[in-house]
Parts: sequence; structure tokens; C-alpha cells
Amino acid sequence: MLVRTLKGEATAQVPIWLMRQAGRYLPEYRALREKTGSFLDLCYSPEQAAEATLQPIRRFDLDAAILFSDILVVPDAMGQPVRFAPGEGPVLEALADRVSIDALITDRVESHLAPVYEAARLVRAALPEAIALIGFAGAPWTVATYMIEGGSSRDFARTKGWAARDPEGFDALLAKIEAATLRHLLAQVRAGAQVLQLFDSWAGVLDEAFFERLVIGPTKRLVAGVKAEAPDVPIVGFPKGCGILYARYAAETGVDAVSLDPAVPLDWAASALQPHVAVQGNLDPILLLIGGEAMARRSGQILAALAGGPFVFNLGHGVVPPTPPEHVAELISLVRKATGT
Ligand code: 1CP
Repeated sequence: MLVRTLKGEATAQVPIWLMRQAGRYLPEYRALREKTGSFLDLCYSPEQAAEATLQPIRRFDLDAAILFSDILVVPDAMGQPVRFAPGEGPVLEALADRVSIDALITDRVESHLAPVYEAARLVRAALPEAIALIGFAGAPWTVATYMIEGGSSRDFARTKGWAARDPEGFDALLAKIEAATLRHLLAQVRAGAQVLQLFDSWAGVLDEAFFERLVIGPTKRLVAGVKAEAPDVPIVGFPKGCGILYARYAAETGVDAVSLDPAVPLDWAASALQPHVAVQGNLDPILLLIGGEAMARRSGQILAALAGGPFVFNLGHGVVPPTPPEHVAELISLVRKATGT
């Protein structure tokens, strides 16, 4: 059902899955995490990554599983090692110059990330047929920010500075990330992924000229690359926080669907986006954390505005760790009841 909805078919039911539906808010994930080494060790252990992917599926009536991995496995595969320091987020040795870009390798994605694809195969084999497997990657701009800043950032000053000062060097970096990401997405499809999502978490910090060059351009080329090999796999783009630039993203990149952050107005999404692409979203994860009446009211508004066209219920960003799992069950049940499924 998810696949059909994302391709724009008017399905009778509204599919639902949640970004970060696996992870720390689940006690069984915290228990698994105690038995594994680092976060990356977990991502690279096929049985354990498959287990983390399947945990929310066992607990909840979801329409899709998203492979348990991370967007930063791609720089790791390109020869820029990533580690996740507890409580600090990702740490990479920041790219410094053209020489460090030239040293990146794009052709060992399939071998370095073989355990990730093995996890996808295990998950697909264990999933009921009606539940879709979603593969994903970071979009090149967002991945580039981590590679240049050496981790998370507040202002992306180094990355934007590089893009402005040395456009050819920066484009060479984006082209390398694009090539590695295309290989990563296609390998996930070969391993059983039926939907792909591109996370462009930092698309919202760019002006329109940068957005066109650093978000729309690379996304359009990646989508075309995937479509050439896997035309039947729908692609969801998530250019978080980009405001009315969602309209250009939906019209120009070739994605089948856009995932909306919580700030996108519902009526605007219905009139400006939904005629062109399927939409997914956009409950504020904090309302899932709070639960109860506030969550129910806003979910009703989202469904009323968007369920008339191709629509997938989701959050506007990932589940936050203190979320009570019971609220997830409550949300799914209210979406099922409201849409007669
Ligand atoms: O167990 C832990 O403590 C590690 C926490 C964690 C988890 C559970 C990280 C570290 N990544 C993940 C898994 C993850 N990351 C998934 C799994 C599937 C699911 O959704 O259930 C996905 C899709 C991602 C994607 C991801 N990683 C994004 C894009 C989405 C978003 O959140 O905007 C980004 C930006 C990352 C980078 C990342 N990974 C982890 C951290 C702490 C960060 C940095 C986030 C930041 O800079 O704020």
C-alpha cells in the first residue's frame, strides 16, 4: 500500500510509518544497545541491525520498516572514518582541502557496506509481504556538511564558506558523494528495499541560489540515476525546513513524494504540492511526546487537510528519545480509525 500511495495512487487507506521509529525510546532497543559495541558496530552487524529494524514492527501496526543504519555510513565507506561518541554525536576528521576531496573513494561502497545490505536482506525475508522496506541515504548537501564540519554544526560556516569560495572544489565533493550515494541506494534496492528516502536535514539553511545548486541539482541527478536502474522504486525527498522552496523541490527534482516538516502549512501543501507529488508528514514529534488530546487534535487536522490526495501519515521529524511507546500505539490507532482501516 505504501508503494502505491507514494506513486500517487489514491488508496482507500492512509499508510503510516514514523521517522526514527526504531531507537532509544524503545526499551528493547536500549537493551540491544547494551549488548552491542559502538553505534556503528550495531549498524555493521547484520543480525543486530535487522533486529533493531524489526523491533517497532513487532510492537506496532506500521505499514513500513526503515532499515536501521545512518546517513554517515557513506562518508565512512568513502574513506573518511566516522565514529559516534556517546552523548556527542558523530565525529569525523574534517575535510580540509582539495587533496582531502581527491583522496575520497567512491567504488568501495558495496564492499564496505556489505553488512548493511545483508541486514536489509534479513529484514526483507522476515517481514510480512504487506509491510514495505524503506532504504535511505543522506542527500549530498547534508552529508557534505558533516564531512566538512567534522560533525554537527550550528551555522554551517565552513561548508557554506567552501561552497562560496571554491565552487569547483565543492562541486567535485558533491559529485563524489552523489556517485557513492547512488551506489548505496541501488545496493539497498538489490537487497530488498522497495522505497527510498533522501534525508536533506539541513536543506533549510540555504538561500535560494545555494538551494538550487546544492540541493536541487544533486537531488535531481541522484533521482535520475536511481530511476534509470530502478524505475519502479518510489523516492521520497525530505528537504527539511526549506519553506516555500518545497514547491521548487517537488517540481524540479523528480522525486515521487516529499516528506513535510511540521512548519509546512497544511492547506498550502494540499494546493501547491499534492497535485504534483505524494506528501508525507508532518505531526510535530513533540505532540507525539505529549500524546493525548493535543496529539489527537493535530492529527485530525493533518488528515482532514491531506488524506484526500496521495498521503502517508508520518512525523515532521524523528521520534524523540523520551517519547512513551504507548503514544505511538495510540497515534497509529487513531489514524487507522479516522481513515477506516
Ligand atoms: O543509539 C544511539 O545513541 C545512536 C543514535 C542514532 C540513531 C538511532 C544515530 C546517531 N543515528 C540513528 C539511526 C538513524 N539515523 C536512522 C535509522 C532508522 C530510523 O529512522 O529508525 C536514520 C534514518 C538516520 C538518519 C540520520 N542520521 C539523519 C537524517 C535524519 C535527521 O534526523 O535529520 C541525520 C542528520 C543523521 C546523523 C546522525 N546520526 C546520529 C546522530 C546523533 C546524528 C547527528 C544529528 C545532528 O547533527 O543533529
